[in-house]
Amino acid sequence: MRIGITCYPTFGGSGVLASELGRQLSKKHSVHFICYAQPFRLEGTDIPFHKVDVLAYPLFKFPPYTLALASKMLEVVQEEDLDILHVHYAVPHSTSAYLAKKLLKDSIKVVTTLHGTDVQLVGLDPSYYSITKFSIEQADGVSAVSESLKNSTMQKFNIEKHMRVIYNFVDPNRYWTEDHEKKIVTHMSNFREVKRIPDVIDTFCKISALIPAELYLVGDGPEIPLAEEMVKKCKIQDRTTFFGNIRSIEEILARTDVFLLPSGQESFGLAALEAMASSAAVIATNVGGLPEVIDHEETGFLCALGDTQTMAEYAVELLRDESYRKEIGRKARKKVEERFTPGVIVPQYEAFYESVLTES
Ligand code: GMT
Repeated sequence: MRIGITCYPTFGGSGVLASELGRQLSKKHSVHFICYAQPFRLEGTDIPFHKVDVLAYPLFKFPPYTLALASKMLEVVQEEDLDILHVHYAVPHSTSAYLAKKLLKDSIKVVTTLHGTDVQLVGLDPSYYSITKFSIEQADGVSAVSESLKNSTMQKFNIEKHMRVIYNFVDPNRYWTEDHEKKIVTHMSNFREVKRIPDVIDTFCKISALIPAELYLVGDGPEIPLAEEMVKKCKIQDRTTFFGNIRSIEEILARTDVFLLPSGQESFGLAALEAMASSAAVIATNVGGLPEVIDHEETGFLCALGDTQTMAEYAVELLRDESYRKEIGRKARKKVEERFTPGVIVPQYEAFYESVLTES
């Protein structure tokens, strides 16, 4: 098959998933990325990347990225003779793909993968709602990264269209675990409000009152200043490291004992899956798709939203009892190897493309 993939090339989970999918698909198919920058997980590969240039003109306060992307899709589909456009994120990528398809007189198939923020947060805003609903309905195939996301999208957008659930995956070979002296608690995200950074700091404050642990904060985003302020207030500066956006997250995860993900909403939780692949014990909130990834007290822990006391209690128990922590980590890694590998998930995308291509 000849597949065009569009995603946000930044450090978010949807871009990581799209890039990893592209890498796997490129072993058998011709894959072309159409994005405004090369996704960082494609660096060092020879997968073709077609840059979307968005003209900045003094008249435009907001340069029309959606139109520039649609034009680039049209060009790449024609030049590379693509069969299918697979867009990650409904807003605005599914709308650009719809425009490209119409410009191509319906001679291309469009598949949209919903990741969460696109439909749960941005797409629900009145300024995007109708066009997002329309673009999802017009796609030839739609997938969601969890049952939870599928159900809430169908309900909130009043959509009856069939959607497949295809879970996120990681390549377990990328992740390992390392023996280490320190007790390390990690949080990794794009530090947006939905990640509930105050709950991360509050949980760690409670942990560090009882255990000499260290907090690793990986990623960047608007809540970083708040995190810095809270770290000072809790007097845990000497136990906290801010790493910013880094490419070698695997090295940090390899030394992580406990991974905190207290999000307000999480359609899947790719970061949790990466931590599980590194045999870390994940403590997360019982929201969105996280219960589809983590089995409570088996492969991790699920707590009520905002319950930092319980999160801290689980963490302290795990950090005090190394063999219990290792047992949870071992089961987590096993679940990843059984359910969320390229070997399990990529054929589901291939079958999805085949079904869309064979429909009239
Ligand atoms: O929230 C993020 O970390 C980024 C965001 C994205 O779109 O890049 O992640 C969403 O997609 C990921 C990949 O499918 C999911 O694992 C995340 O759960 C989802 N984020 C939310 O639902 C908040």
